Amino acid sequence: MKYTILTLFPDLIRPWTEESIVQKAIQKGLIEVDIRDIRAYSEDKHKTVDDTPYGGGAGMVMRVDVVVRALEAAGPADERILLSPAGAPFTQRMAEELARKSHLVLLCGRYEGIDARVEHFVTREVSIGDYVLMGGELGALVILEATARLIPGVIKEAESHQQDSFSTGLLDYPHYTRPPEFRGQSVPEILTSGHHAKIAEWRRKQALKRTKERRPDLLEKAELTAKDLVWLEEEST
Ligand code: JCQ
Repeated sequence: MKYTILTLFPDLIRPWTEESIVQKAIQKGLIEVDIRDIRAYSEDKHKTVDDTPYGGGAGMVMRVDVVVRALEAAGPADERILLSPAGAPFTQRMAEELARKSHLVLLCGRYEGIDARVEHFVTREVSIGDYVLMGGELGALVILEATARLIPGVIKEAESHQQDSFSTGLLDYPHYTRPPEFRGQSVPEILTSGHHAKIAEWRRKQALKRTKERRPDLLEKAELTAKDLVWLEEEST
C-alpha cells in the first residue's frame, strides 16, 4: 500500500512515520508513505496557497489550482480522500475497505477550508468525528493507522485476532495482567482457572455487557448469535 499525504505541514506528519509500528511496516516494505508539501505546487513568487473568500467573511480559503496540481502530481490513485468535518464518518468498515487498496492520497486542508471546486477532484470526503480540527493532518494519520494495521504482516498475528473481535461490532472485553491483586482489585478468577472454553464465554459476555452499557447504539448493527441474544436478556449482562 502506498499512502501519499498532501499537507502544508509535512513536519507534523513525518515523526509518525519515523517511530513505532508504522516505521517497521515501511522498513518491511509493506507500506510506503510519501509526504508532500502542498506549498511546492504554488506557482507564484510568494508561494501562496490561500486567498480571501469570495463573498467576504473571515479567514482564508485554500486555492483550487494549487491543491489540484498537488493531487494530479500524486499520480494515479485508488482513492483521493479529503479530510473534512463535512465528510462521511470514518468507521472500521471503511478502514477495512481502504486497506484493500494500493494507493491512497490523503488531502489535508487547513485554514477555514478548501475551495469547494476541489470536490470534483477527490473520490471521497471523510470525517474522523464530529468536531472541528485546525487541519486534516490528524485525520490523515488516523486513516493511516487504522488501515495499515489491517495489512497482513504489519501487526503480530495475535493482535489481529483482537481486531476481528472489533469488526464483529462489539467493544473489546477487559484485559488483565500481573499483579493478580492491585489496591483491592483482583483479577477475575475465571481468567486464572485454565478453562479455555469458560474464559472465551466470559469474555464474550463481558464484550456484550460493556457494549450494552457504554455503546448501546453498536448493538443494533453487531453480528450477534442466538446465544448472544439470550445472554443480553440475562440480568447480569
Ligand atoms: C476531519 N473531523 C474533523 C477543518 C475545514 C477541508 O476543509 C476543512 C478541513 C478541516 C480539517 O478536518 C477536520 C476534521 N474530520 O477538522 C476545516
